[in-house]
Amino acid sequence: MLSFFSLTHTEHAPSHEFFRGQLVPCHETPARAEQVHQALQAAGHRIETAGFPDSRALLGQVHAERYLRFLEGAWADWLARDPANAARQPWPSTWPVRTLRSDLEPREFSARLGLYSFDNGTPLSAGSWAAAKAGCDAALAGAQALAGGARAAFVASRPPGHHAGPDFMGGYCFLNQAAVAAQALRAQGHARVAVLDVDYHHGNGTQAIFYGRSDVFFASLHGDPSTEYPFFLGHADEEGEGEGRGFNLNLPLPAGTTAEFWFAALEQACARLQALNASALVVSLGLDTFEGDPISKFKLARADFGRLGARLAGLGLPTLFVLEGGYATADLGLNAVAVLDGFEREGGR
Ligand code: Q9C
Ligand code: ZN
Repeated sequence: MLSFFSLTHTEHAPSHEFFRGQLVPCHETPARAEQVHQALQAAGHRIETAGFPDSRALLGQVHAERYLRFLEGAWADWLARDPANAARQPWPSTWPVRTLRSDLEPREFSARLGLYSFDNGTPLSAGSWAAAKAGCDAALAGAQALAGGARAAFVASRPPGHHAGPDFMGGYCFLNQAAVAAQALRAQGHARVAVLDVDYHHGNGTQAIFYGRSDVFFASLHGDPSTEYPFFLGHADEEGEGEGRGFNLNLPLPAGTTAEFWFAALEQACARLQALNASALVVSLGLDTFEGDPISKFKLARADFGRLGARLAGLGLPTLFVLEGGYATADLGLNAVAVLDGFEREGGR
């Protein structure tokens, strides 16, 4: 399968994150993408690494301009406060929840970082903007490949994107590559695009971006947010609002869910997707549903990823896979390839 891979991902390389109250080495690392790249190559998939179109105009359709301005300038702003910050990671200081005002953008950097974050789990580094933006460019390139007649393509980007909403970062995500891809497919003339999110964690950012819209259907299978990150979105009663009512489907599953129940939920998502007549599919391909994932609690095996690919090929839609989470780094490449090979085996070229 044709894959799009930006080498700029290496510029996003924070060192540590908060995890269960401790600072630990980041789970979301450059090594993840390197594993995927190697596995794609070894399996004979064609990989494009350069010459991507500029996605900046599309970014403004899924993210707020003031958020984009903040993110693009964040590292320079952080250094401007103290050159020694080059060796430090910034953290948000205050989150404007409930009765605090979020319409104001404070001048203080750590306060602005709080304004545009919903967690303290998304460390920023010097090249976060460049890497995330390059991932969006790759997503646009992938969408253009579909427009050019490709049956499917894979965007192997990092950092991931599905927790990034209209004006916030979170969950290791800054810019929402899958949302950019869906928006690009809409601009190509697909009247309705489906985004199917199979990452272990609910794609709260993607849901938020499309919640009021009927032209992009969002469906997600994920760990039940009553115990799993991101906790505050992803519940079964979130069905969309206004025009978007009926175009959001959440299928939360308990920690410990095995393939049998996971694939039953996938069938529900596929049935809705077909009933709504989507003409293109974006798959937020998180691989942290793997039984060996260090931060997640589903029990899918490598063979199940092949089965997933094959099932999605059966939908018969132009399909763009976008890499999201997956932290069992040594297995990540082979798990990604298992999805793509399963898709192609089932006639998805
Ligand atoms: N303090 C994705 O899979 N929880 N993101 C870890 C952080 C956050 C995962 C603890 C997990 C986010 C794209
Ligand atoms: Zn995840």
